[in-house]
Amino acid sequence: MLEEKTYTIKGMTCHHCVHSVSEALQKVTGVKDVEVSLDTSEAIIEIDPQTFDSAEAAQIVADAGYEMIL
Ligand code: 9UX
Repeated sequence: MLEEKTYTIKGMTCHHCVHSVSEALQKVTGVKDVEVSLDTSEAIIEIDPQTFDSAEAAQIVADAGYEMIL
């Protein structure tokens, strides 16, 4: 069963930021779908709870230069 999670992402100010965060999240283990909104500063992701690790996601987002609030 997949689950939908919503996280606030800090530091996005243009659509290139949105693209970077999307690309980063797509690389995270267990992430099946990613939707990032500049308007709401949110990432809505579809994940497999068996393999997804939010700390891993936050680290990969941090490596891309943004902050994912857990
Ligand atoms: Mo846009 Mo985002 O020029 O870090 S890429 S502000």
